Amino acid sequence: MTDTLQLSRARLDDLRGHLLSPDWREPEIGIVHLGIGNFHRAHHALYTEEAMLAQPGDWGICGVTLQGDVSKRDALMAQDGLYSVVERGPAGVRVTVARALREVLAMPFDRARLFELLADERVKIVSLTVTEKGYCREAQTGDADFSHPGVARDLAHPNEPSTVPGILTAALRARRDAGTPPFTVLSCDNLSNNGAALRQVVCSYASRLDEGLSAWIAEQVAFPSTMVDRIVPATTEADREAARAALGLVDGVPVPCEPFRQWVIEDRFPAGRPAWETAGAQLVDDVEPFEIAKLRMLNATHSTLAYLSMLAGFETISDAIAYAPLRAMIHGMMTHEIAPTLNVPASFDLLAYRDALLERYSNTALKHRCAQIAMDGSQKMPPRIFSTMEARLAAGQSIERLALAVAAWFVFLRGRSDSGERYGINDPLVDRLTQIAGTADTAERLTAEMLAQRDLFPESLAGSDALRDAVLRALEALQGGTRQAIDLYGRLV
Ligand code: CS2
Repeated sequence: MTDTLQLSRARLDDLRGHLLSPDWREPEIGIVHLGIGNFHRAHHALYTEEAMLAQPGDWGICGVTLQGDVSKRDALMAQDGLYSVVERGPAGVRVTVARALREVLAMPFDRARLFELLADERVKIVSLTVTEKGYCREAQTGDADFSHPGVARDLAHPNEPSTVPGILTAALRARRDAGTPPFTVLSCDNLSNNGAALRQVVCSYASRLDEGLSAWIAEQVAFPSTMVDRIVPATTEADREAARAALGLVDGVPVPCEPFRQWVIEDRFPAGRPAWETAGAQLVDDVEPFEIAKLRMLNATHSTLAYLSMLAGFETISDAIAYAPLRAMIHGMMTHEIAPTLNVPASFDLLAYRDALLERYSNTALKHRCAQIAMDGSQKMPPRIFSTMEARLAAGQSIERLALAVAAWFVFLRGRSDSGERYGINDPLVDRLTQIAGTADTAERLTAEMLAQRDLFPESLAGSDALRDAVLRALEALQGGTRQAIDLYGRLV
């Protein structure tokens, strides 16, 4: 009968084999995390729990869903914030019950409680995993996107915000007005220079409301940058079964992940922070080299694998990388086109990093679906692929494999695989991009119209003949079938 009982804090004593440590003092909330998705729960929340075990402190987390996902809030709160992390690797499955999450809120329903916490001096960090589009950032200027409907609404009703810049600005304004020291804002998304990027979005938004406030934020609020890494797919029934088998309890919201994890954090926390270094996080002065290396090596090849796979019919990253020509193509892309653009400390071995990534992609125990990674290409392609292209073109270097990734994304936007299977496209620019991909009747037209999208391609790329020609060659190769194109590009030297 026990396996019909639900995970809850009252049952923690029976779960000792699945806890990081039996010692535990329930912490007060010290961190509000915006974007309580799977990634945060398998990464930041675990590091924070381990840090509290090593050095007790009130760093309990209040997680917030910004999409009004009441069912997620209710499922987590029904388990008192507990959930299992189901680590899947070559050595098997390990289930750990995570305890740092103390409260879950769903915006806009829980706005009053959210702002009560954000005003509370005991909340010292507001962290975010809201995905690239959650930043409401205008691509060319880096300011808040004032044409974004949510941003416009928040500017008109600044006390009832729903966007990231709107929420952070309102909360910081309340702190300033009350004379309460500000919290540190910690971006944990895959954007280059994520701390500085968020700071500019918030300050530009705030300046539309109150110049003085914007200046106060710029001066008083720390926005450290971070590089976060762990492959965390969406939850499946198999994860719920794994949790139930291990715990003998029902967990409605477990999180699957790979064994690997990494967190590099710029050490700038005027209001204090958990002792994350005790959990293996690297606290450094400059995160940028790590961030750029991760975006260009990992995330870029993830997106490349995702678009080629959606066309060729590989469902997961491990299926895709098991196809030898595709592995060779990705290996060549990292070795010859990406790694040479990176400027990393001497201790950072890029080729070992490449090999470790290929190993992680080969994890067949983790069903990381290509369709999940293929989402939001308009937000992901610029920092992942286009920035490398810019660096290579500026140095007069070739971009053949990078161009194949771009061409595969263009063809992907037609919504149909090589075998004719249709799939949905999830992207904030879906209407505009699928319209172009669906109506451009030649490779030349498709390339010209896509390159003309100034919010995607900067002038340095849009005006490059070398880029246009490389994309056209890749489109031509794809026309003969995606697998043949992969075979061809896998043989490039
Ligand atoms: C992936 C990332 O979905 C995606 O776009 O590339 O979520 C990736 O798995 C993580 O950044 C790994 O740390």
